[in-house]
Amino acid sequence: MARKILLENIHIPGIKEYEVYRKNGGYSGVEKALKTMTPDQIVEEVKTSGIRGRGGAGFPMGLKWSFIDKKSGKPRHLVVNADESEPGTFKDRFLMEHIPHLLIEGAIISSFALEAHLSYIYIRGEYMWVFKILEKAIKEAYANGWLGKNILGTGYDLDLYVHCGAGAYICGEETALIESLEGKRGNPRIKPPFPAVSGLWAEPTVVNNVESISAVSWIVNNGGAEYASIGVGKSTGTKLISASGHIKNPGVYEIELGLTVDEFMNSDEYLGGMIDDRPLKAFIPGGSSVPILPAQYIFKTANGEDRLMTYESLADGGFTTGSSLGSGGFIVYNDSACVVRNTWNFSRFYHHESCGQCSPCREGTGWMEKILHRIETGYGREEDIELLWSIQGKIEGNTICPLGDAAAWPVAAAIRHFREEFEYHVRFPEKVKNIKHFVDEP
Ligand code: L3W
Ligand code: SF4
Repeated sequence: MARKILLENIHIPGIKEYEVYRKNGGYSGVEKALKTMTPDQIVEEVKTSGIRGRGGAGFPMGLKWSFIDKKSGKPRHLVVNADESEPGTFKDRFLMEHIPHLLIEGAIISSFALEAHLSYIYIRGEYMWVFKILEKAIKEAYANGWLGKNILGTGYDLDLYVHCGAGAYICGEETALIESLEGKRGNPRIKPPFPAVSGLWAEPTVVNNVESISAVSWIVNNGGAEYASIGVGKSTGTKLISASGHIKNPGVYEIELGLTVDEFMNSDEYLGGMIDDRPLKAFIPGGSSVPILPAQYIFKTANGEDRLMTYESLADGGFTTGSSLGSGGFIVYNDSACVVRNTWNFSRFYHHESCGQCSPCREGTGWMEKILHRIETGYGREEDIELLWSIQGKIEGNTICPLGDAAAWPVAAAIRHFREEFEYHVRFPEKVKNIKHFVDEP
């Protein structure tokens, strides 16, 4: 049976409530951390755990924490990124909705480790009901002495606020999030400087994803080495996967990193195989921003080894035969799915969400959406496929933040692996024109 770290207690009735959470060992991590450990010891444990940021980039969390300059005399901050907006990703919402105190406990320990006294949870605007759950849980944490002045009599003070965004995907990018938290329009900043050096109000700031912070109390209670004993190589611990698409059992799963994709997709413990047993056509393992892979590359790597649910194995083969674990947004397609339509849908999203600061992203996402729209609706031209290829190539690597790449990669992968579908749309326009598109013709 796979080990659970984040969802271990999720089935306990009432675990969302403070009393039940506490009765089941909740906040013991705060007690251990504040009473028996120094901030630097906690940073070391997190480093030892090998945990990598669970928002999408997979940057080593302990290393990020160690970039915080504690000697500058400037106030430091933890900002929890709860702006979960990546299409196909809904695991942070699940955690916050069902076990909110796990995040708050992790945020207290992490703030203590960073020697921060003012921290924030930034949540996306569309999660208003979750915002209210967090507000209530924070109130309970204050009422029970886990937040505020002189926590547990240790002399450590911490204020934690939950701040609601206004529904912009780009505010999940850490520097846009910081701008928004400062009350400005959420435009990404040029990095460096990274937030660890100059973040919220130009002060050292760690921005970590909800899932990453929620693992911290377990790491403190059980030790970084124990966490690192789960997983494979540099992919340690467990990972939440949001599974959707043409599978029998969609939902949020906690897996041990290193599980084979085959077992995850086909065993009854997880996704249970394809719905109606139709053939598997493609999958996206890490949310809409990462490359789509056709069926032949899903279960085996370029070397013919089993494809594993790890950062390394899912990326094996680079852009040709690999993808990325990303945020763990696992989307599965059967043979009824139209790759052109899916790619157009993603392009529409990125065009809408581009902040517009850089020309390649602002203009390029619009061009890609427009071209994909006409191909999808039967008005495409033969040269459109090369034009699309050329536009995505000019966006990639030429923008301030990763949204540009995230818009380009799905288009590149779709053309790379499913070019014949694009050609079919262009060559047989009458066939695709008959499909109900629910949008205006171009
Ligand atoms: C100090 C250095 N800090 C890197 C820090 C940096 C950040 C983290 C990762 O994009 C990806 C994106 C989406 N000194 C540092 C340093 N850092 N070098 O490490 O940084 P980076 O630049 O690798 O990535 P990022 O800008 O955080 C995130 C992909 O994730 N993604 C997005 C998912 C979106 C969600 C959501 O909706 N919440 O999860 C999915 O794949 O495309 O590539 O903290 O400061 N030298
Ligand atoms: Fe804005 Fe796009 Fe540039 Fe990111 S890449 S800063 S979203 S215009």
